[in-house]
Amino acid sequence: MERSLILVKPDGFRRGLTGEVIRRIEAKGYTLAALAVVTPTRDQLAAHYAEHEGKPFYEPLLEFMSSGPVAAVVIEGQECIKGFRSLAGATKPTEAAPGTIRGDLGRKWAGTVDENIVHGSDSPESAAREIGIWFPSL
Ligand code: RTP
Ligand code: MG
Repeated sequence: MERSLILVKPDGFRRGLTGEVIRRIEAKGYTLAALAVVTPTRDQLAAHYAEHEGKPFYEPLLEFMSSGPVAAVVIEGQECIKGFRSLAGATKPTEAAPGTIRGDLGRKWAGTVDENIVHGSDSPESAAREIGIWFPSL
């Protein structure tokens, strides 16, 4: 069964939206395989966002992601990688469609990096790599 690594980012966690994100995941029919509250280390974030190293938003992204605890969730279900990205909506909250997590709950904020509430793996390879970063024992 396919798995995906979801993060409720510091903005979502701080605003008490973890339950709302999990509600939408469960309502869609996906199963929770692991769940943890984690204060990310710089090393974890550098590994997680290795593909973005050197981009202009890389440092602000790591700073934003270091700003508080996140909820890390492994979900399971048929095509849940693509399915969760549909639930999440477009990367920029102001472009995400209503009905999506980012469209309903995300917002443009003062910093370089949008507060877009969630991360979801973008391929089976990314999912396997990211699950190893956040849940080394899985
Ligand atoms: P994610 O990885 O968080 O699920 O989001 P994504 O696939 O939709 O977006 P990605 O391109 O992987 O970018 C990762 C995160 O970096 C921030 N970002 N800011 N200012 C910008 O142009 C910019 N581009 C990306 C966002 O927080 C995005 O979720
Ligand atoms: Mg991404």
